[in-house]
Amino acid sequence: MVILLLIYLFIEQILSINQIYCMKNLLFTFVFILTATVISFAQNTSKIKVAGNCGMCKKNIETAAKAAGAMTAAWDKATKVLTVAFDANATSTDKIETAIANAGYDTEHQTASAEAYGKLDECCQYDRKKKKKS
Ligand SMILES: [Cu+2]
Repeated sequence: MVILLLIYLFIEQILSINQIYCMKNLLFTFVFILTATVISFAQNTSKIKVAGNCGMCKKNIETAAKAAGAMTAAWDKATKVLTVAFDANATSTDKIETAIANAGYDTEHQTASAEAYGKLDECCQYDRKKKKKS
């Protein structure tokens, strides 16, 4: 109740101020909040090489990336490049690559376990000949 009264007094105070000044103030506050939001959002875009074959791979890779916090994820079957956009405060390329590796796909910096790879559909078991550093 006391808080409600204080809020009421506060609003009355604001309304009693010159209307134009009030509008300017509101506008300034709005712009400030918007700017702060944009800055804290810190959107990053990265391109990561991810192994894969087909449309199902594309779906699996993009789903894994999004589950790891990517806002957008698009894997190109021809170039094998995954383009992700993400909030750097919420996730990282490292986390995204780990999620993709857990889904069975080798990425630029992560290798999927034999178990995860083995769980992939046969059509999705991409060529793994190029052995990576152990
Ligand atoms: Cu596939």
